[in-house]
Amino acid sequence: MPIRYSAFGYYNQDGNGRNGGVLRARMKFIGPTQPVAGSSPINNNNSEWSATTGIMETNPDPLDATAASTFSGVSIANSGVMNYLNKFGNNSKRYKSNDPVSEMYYAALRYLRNLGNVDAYTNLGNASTNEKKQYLDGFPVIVNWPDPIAYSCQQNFVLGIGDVNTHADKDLPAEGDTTIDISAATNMAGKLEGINNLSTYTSGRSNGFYMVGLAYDAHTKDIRPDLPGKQTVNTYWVDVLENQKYEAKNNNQFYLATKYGGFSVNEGFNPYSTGNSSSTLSDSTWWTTGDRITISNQNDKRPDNYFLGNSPEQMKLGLERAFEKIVSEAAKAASTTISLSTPYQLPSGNANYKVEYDPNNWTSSLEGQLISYGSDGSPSVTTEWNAATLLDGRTAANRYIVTWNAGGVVFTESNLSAEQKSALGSDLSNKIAYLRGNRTLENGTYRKRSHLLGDIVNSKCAVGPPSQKFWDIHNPGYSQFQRAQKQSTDHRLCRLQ
Ligand SMILES: [Ca+2]
Ligand SMILES: [Ca+2]
Ligand SMILES: [Ca+2]
Repeated sequence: MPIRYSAFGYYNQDGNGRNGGVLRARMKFIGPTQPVAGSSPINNNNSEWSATTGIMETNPDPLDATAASTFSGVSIANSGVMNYLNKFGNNSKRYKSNDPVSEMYYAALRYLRNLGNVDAYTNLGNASTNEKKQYLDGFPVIVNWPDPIAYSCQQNFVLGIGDVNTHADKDLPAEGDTTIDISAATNMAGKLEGINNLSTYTSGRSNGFYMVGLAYDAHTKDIRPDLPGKQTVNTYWVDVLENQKYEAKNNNQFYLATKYGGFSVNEGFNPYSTGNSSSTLSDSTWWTTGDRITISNQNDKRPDNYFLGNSPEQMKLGLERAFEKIVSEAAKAASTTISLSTPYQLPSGNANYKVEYDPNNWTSSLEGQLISYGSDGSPSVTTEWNAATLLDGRTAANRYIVTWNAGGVVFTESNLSAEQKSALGSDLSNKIAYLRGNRTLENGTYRKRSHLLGDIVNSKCAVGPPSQKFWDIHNPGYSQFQRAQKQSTDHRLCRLQ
């Protein structure tokens, strides 16, 4: 699963004097190669580890390190997403106190919204060289943000790690930002939880629950009106349970942010409907595991996107589970950008069907297989046929392709109406020949195909007799075809639907 990552953190600056968070590593692929739409992967010049030794790089993004050196006047020799997560605090030999978490989360959402960095979050003003060294902590601060959304269909996730004892994080939104009414958003999320006036909540230290509203709004509303379609954000959090204490849900901004920034949004859901109430969201939209949080004498349902990280083992487990869920969500939504293998095995018998889709050349493979199991349960598979190979074996002249022109007709130029010909446009003969599978026309005006079978993206393999409720009056012969197929004992038939 090709996923790009970026990292936000704080300036390593104590106290409540600094609002916001800072971009430490820009959105990027982190492995040795990176995918390219419609072609083979290429080398990633900003890989965070060596493809040959596996050793991690200390400065995989040297341009960002250099730019930060110029910006700050102190030398920056480290960079990278993983390197930052591994070593923040190391250079300064200390961690920052007082964490304004809602403000950092807001900065991360600004990045996805392509609103740009907030100068006050990064401005170094009159800081001394030693202070600058501490703030930057040996890593870049990136002040010029290129758009992190490469495709309008891109899935966006925020995964945070932190403790709930946060500080002074209500200086929001940044000046000039009119894209969100944070109080209204936070109060609406509170209303869904049955809490009044959540925007005025604090658990001390001048903190608040604004990140709950921010997460809710970014999850349910289009964050990018400038891009086609709806872009939203799913929020995940690992709560490190400071002092081994779990704050119950109504006092836990991470619990609420992951619940309202991660539930499944049903078609037609209106995020700001005045009729929304604590019964609007069913449990099944945010709590599918049955897990409960029983630490600190609590018994809360664990939102699917909220994880506990109160020990190194728990932290590892929480992160693994978070990434598993992120990958599955990205895969579900990204079937147009990645290769998915979709096996379908019959509940009885030994037939198996496999549909694969290769976005590198927009072709598919559809295989009928026989599967058997050894005494130890290990499967062995024999491919009986592959539709892509069978189709490649046909010539353009002996393909079965039909269309409609006052009745079903073979798809040839002479059978088309004037209107159909006009719709197909110029170079008609060659275009039809190419569509019928003529390979000699590839590499010129027309795209080269690895196979003639096109990409099967939104269809699934279905096995069994035809089940559509077609009437013979409109589809003459269908009922006879259906009866014949029902009587067939050959279940090695598969259709796409
Ligand atoms: Ca603040
Ligand atoms: Ca804290
Ligand atoms: Ca949009």
